[in-house]
Amino acid sequence: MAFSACPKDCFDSCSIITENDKGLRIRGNPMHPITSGFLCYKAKFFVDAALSEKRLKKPLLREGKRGKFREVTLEYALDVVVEKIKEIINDCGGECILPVEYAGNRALISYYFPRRFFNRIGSSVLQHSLCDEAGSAALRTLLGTSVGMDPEDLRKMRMIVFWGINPAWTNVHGWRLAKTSNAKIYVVDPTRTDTARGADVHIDPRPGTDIPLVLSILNVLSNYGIDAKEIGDIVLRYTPEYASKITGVDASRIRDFALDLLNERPFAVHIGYGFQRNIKGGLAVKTIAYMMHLLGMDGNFIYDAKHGIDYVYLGGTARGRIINQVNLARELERNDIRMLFVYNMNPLNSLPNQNLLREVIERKNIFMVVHDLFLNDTALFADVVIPAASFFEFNDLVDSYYHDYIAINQKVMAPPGEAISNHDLFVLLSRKMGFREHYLFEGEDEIMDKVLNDLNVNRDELYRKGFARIRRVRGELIFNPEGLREEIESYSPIEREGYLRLLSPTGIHGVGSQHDNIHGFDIFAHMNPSDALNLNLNDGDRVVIKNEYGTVETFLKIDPSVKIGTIIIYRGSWPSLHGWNVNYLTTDDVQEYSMGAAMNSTFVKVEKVRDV
Ligand SMILES: Nc1nc2c(c(=O)[nH]1)N[C@H]1C(S)=C(S)[C@@H](COP(=O)(O)OP(=O)(O)OC[C@H]3O[C@@H](n4cnc5c(=O)[nH]c(N)nc54)[C@H](O)[C@@H]3O)O[C@H]1N2
Ligand SMILES: Nc1nc2c(c(=O)[nH]1)N[C@H]1C(S)=C(S)[C@@H](COP(=O)(O)OP(=O)(O)OC[C@H]3O[C@@H](n4cnc5c(=O)[nH]c(N)nc54)[C@H](O)[C@@H]3O)O[C@H]1N2
Ligand code: SF4
Ligand SMILES: [Mo]
Repeated sequence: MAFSACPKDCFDSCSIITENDKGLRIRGNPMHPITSGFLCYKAKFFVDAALSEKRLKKPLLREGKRGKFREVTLEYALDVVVEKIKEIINDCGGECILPVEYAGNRALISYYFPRRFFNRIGSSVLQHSLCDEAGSAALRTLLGTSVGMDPEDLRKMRMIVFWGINPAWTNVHGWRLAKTSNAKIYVVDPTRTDTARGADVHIDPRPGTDIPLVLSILNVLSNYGIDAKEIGDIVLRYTPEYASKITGVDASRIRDFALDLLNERPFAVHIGYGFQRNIKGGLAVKTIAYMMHLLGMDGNFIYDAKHGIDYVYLGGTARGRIINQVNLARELERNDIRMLFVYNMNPLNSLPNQNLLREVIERKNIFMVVHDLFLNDTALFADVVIPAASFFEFNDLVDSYYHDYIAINQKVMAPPGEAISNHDLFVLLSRKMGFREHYLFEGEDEIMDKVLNDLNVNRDELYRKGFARIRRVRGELIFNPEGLREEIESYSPIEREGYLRLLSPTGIHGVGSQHDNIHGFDIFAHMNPSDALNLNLNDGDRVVIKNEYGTVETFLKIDPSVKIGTIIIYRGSWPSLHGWNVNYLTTDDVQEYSMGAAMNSTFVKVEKVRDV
């Protein structure tokens, strides 16, 4: 028996008990206070994926057109990569190389160690703006931190609000914490998700109207001595009746919500990542936090978590030019980038405006190195593909951006063929580059020791239980409403005549794009029956969906849980399997905060495909 730790980009960071005597088997660690002995739906496929015949085992070298390869040895593939890196550094400098990476594996060594290499060569640096960064930045401006409460304290709350998040699918152990508490549960989400169905109250504003919703709550609260003095005159205008016209939420329901927020204290708000992927999404997060401050609940939000981990030690200090992640295609158009080195990410799936991204990489003939477990869309575009190890095949530590436990991940099997972990790959690359600095060759054990020492973790306990509690680092909350008034005045709801708003939330089946190739994702376009009636569409119809970014074809699913005026296509499905995914339609416009993502502010037209 060994302990694994789930390194997927997920709130829960589960501790897993793994056996590999009679075949690989996993189960949730029953001792872990968050994991609580069960894993999520998508974990069912971790073993299938790791043992899959589809795993990459040999490096591939492009031959002719993108997508055509021949197998080569690891030795040879790395020689090609190193030669190219040296050539680019000579011709135009390290900043012409861009690591394109994210949280495909967010275990500490796998995530941070490769940065030591890229910092050594002085590469450009990717600004992570794709997921939650706009909301984080917005919280930091208002409160000085985006680190919120310990989710285990949810049990002490009288009320819990899930605002623009679907934990029944995306944070299953958080959902369990809420459901096993005595708290009244509110959900604010345009979609009638499984979370909304399981809540006591579901408030369903139109997407992008959370700001007027909060302003009307403050309007109600102003009659009960809650004084939003920074924006008093604005709040006066937002009566529940007025806000109801913008949000689509009945005035009486707004009043009831406001009174519950007043009377059911202490309450907590889990502020979602999904809903802030909107134009003004960061500001919406800030407005919610402002309301919480006025009600004396400042610290009771859940957003990020931080612990005493020395990230500079783990990854080094980046000094290169910053390239934004969300609108990567536009960044590549205006900057001289000659190599994309992709690991822990599937950008030719997960980034918006795929048509432009693929076109720019092709037009500028950008050299692509891709380190992944599978031949996904990004790998199919590569010049060199290097097979990656699964988390059963290396040692690492996994922290959490949600709770306060670190978990140990123990190697239980060898990687197939020449597959290699992130750590080992960058050690080999450093050696081939002729580098000598010790930090580029530091072993996994040495790194883990240093991290555990910093965190004061008792090794015996960690190896006995698979995890250890660590201290949350938050610092003082410093309230600073400067600029809030001007920002709120700049808000207006966005609509497009004749279009539906496209939401691309997280599905239940996979994590990001993992593992559509193993068991298949939902690729339907989900539409409310009343919109379908207006557009003369029936369940199962083949539909064409289009806007200025692209055109896709798929089948329609009539789905009453979808808000009128919106359409849902889940993110993550593989274009190479289906010919398209939602990011062929999504906007790469960015928000003011951190140039953050705004995919949920995409508008599309939907029509039936006519038989010819
Ligand atoms: N339309 C739309 N698009 C979205 C979103 C949305 O809401 N709407 N959400 C966005 C969000 S929140 C996120 S976080 C991103 C996620 O997007 P990505 O960060 O691209 O995540 P994944 O698609 O899971 O891709 C991770 C890749 O890492 C690989 N991988 C796993 N482990 C390892 C390893 O140890 N080493 C290496 N080298 N590779 C490994 C996996 O096989 C996989 O191909 O998607 C974003 N895209
Ligand atoms: N199963 C599974 N779990 C995951 C992941 C996964 O890929 N699969 N990925 C992880 C990652 S990377 C992330 S970022 C999280 C994301 O976790 P969530 O935040 O739960 O993600 P989403 O499903 O994108 O968005 C949640 C909800 O936001 C709503 N929404 C959209 N626009 C608005 C709006 O304007 N206002 C309001 N109030 N709501 C709105 C949508 O209807 C949707 O139901 O999940 C993590 N957990
Ligand atoms: S994806 Fe999330 S809930 Fe599922 S096993 Fe991993 S950490 Fe746990
Ligand atoms: Mo994310």
